[in-house]
Amino acid sequence: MERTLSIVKPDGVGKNVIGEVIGRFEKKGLRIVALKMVKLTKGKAEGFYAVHNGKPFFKSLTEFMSSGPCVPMVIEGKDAISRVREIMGATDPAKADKGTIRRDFASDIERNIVHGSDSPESASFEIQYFFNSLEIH
Ligand code: 3AN
Repeated sequence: MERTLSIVKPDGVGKNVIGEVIGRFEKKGLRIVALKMVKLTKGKAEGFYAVHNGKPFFKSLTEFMSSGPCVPMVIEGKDAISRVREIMGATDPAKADKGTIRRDFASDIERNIVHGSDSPESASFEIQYFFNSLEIH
């Protein structure tokens, strides 16, 4: 069993597809073991995306991620990290496979509806960034 962090980003909340995104994970047999809705401050968004600090899209990305509420969740299952990323599709929705969340709902590479941890190390950092042990079930 593996755990990963996913987030329905502010554009996904705005497009009213929170349930659709969660449903796609659940239909593949993955289990939601923690869930909340939060509005990040700019500083909290910067901390979350610290690995991207210095990249040209950092300012815009952190402004977008703090522009409205988002829905972080912890997802559990066999190979959860890679399976969530498969279900999300490529970062750039134009390159994402048919039937993926980003292909179906995302408008561009920044406003791409959903986040998913990309390694066990980032999953463990990202899960504790949003949830304490009492909030994960
Ligand atoms: P992913 O979310 O697919 O793992 P990362 O970790 O490379 O992608 O990037 C984190 C986030 O930064 C992406 N979800 C996207 O919102 C944004 N991003 C990545 N690359 C670009 C880019 N070239 N231009 C604008 N935003 C980007």
